[in-house]
Amino acid sequence: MLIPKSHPRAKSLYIREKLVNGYKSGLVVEEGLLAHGRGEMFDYLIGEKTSENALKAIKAAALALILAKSPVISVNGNFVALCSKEIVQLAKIINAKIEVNLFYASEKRKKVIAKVLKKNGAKEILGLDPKSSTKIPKLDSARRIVDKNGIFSADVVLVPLEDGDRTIALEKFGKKIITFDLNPLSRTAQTADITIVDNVIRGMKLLVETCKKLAKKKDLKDDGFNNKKNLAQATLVIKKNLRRMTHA
Ligand code: PTJ
Repeated sequence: MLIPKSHPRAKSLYIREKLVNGYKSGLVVEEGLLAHGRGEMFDYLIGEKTSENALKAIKAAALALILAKSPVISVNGNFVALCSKEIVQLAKIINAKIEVNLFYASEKRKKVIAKVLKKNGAKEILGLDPKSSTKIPKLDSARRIVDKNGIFSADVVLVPLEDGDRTIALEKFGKKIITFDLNPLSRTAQTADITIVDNVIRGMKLLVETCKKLAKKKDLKDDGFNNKKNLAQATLVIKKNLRRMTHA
């Protein structure tokens, strides 16, 4: 579909098109299109732009990823359809492993995802070799299967567009969780250590830039980020926009 640049929602339609193309090329499942629609709705409510609270969370996420001993970027279909280039860039800057971990697991889709990431420069993709797989305790979905050398042994895991059960299980298993979720009320958003309430397509670019800048600095320290407080600010952005839109 040709989207005219002058269309008032051109950016949002362009993102939607990326997802649809991802679906057609076998990266994304039907349910991923639904998840995207949910995201679009929250993106509309936050004003389709990166807010101050998202920038704060991005800085905290960059610090946590740079200071991590074994960071892992967990990828699913939607994330790769929207951010394949940035995933590989981020992994290189912070020296992280990339692991495919799907909710609607399929060997075929895992291979398509790995191929796209390799085309973008990734050297190694975990989550494909059953010989090095193990299980995350207290989790039922296919997402409990992880790589021994990846998510299983990571200290910090970036898990965007995630389902609540897995975030809770990973937290209980002692992992520091960073997520992107446009819905500040979702269980993942509420459970993670650092929630970036922004569209992953905007936020990942900023996370890559922030990591690039901070990685050059010495004596980096945790900045005392408070996720609950930041989520409250994200909810306030939605409230303010609703008030403005409805003249209430
Ligand atoms: O590829 P798979 O099999 O692993 O499946 C991936 C999906 C996304 C289908 C699966 O993880 C899923 O069903 O996710 P949920 O439970 O629908 O959660 C997705 C969350 O991400 C929701 O809270 C959405 O609001 C949010 N979201 C959707 N699109 C974006 C987003 N957050 C940030 N950026 C987006 N572009």
